Amino acid sequence: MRHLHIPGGQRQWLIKRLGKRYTIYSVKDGQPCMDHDRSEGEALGVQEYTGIKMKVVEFSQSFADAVKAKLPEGSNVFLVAATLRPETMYGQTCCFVGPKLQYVVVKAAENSYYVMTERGAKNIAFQGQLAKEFAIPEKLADVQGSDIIGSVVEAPLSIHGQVRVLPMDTVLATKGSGVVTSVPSDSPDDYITVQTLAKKADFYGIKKEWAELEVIPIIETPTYGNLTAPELCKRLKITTPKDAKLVEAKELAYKEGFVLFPHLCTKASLEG
Ligand code: ZZB
Repeated sequence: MRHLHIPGGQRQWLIKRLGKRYTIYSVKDGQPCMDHDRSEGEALGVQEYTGIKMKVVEFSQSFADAVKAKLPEGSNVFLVAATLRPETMYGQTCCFVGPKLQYVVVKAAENSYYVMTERGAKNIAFQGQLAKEFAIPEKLADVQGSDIIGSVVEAPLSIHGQVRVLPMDTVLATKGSGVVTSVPSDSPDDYITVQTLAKKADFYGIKKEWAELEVIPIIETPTYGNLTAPELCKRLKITTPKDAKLVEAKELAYKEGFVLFPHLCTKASLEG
């Protein structure tokens, strides 16, 4: 264990926390599953995400029809987005779900329910994040991504405060929670998706203005200025969310905004 120079009380707390650590776990065997024990997925490690609880403040009609009768009156429902860039949360402009993906509603605590993919819910259940710990979560409702679109959620710490749920065709069912919070200033995928949604709003069945929230500059980098993602899409001539150059754009954005300059203050935090 690393030695941490932290005042007494806090140090004890940290040591307690370090007592449990993440590992690949076999639900079937009820114990950690080491590399050589796996029938597939050898050499895979743990990827830690930060979960962003986005409280639903306005349900689309189809979302309300799918879940409301199945939950107690007055329940709080959260879409839980998985992010690797929690420091960019000031710039959230919408929340993406995969329109063709299936989501479940699971109980997190008294009066509190999470919406995410069944796979994501299973993963957090075994990290003690749901009402029933260390057990396959019981789903209280199923809902298709397309039914959630148009709902309004709170985006914690964001300048915009509340944002719409919008469709993103490239959301993977096999990653995180299947819910993605959109930061178009720093994620090229998010930037090109919101641009496309605004251009083809009718085709996507949304209102144009839902995808037109101001892109907030939050991280200044020497190479790309304070709007890294729009600048990278421009330089690499990326015009659609299916462009293969998005892989390179994401890599460059990570390198510049996260690896090289993680210490840069955000505009929002500077302004208090
Ligand atoms: C907000 C954010 C702001 C993100 C940013 C990235 C960036 P990676 O590196 O490929 O693993 N994400 C999360 N879940 C999914 C999913 N199921 N399908 C598609 N995308 C998903 O990518 C991790 C990032 O992919 C996550 O972090 C999330 O978007 C998205 F400024 O959250 B991120 C240069 C990236 N910048």
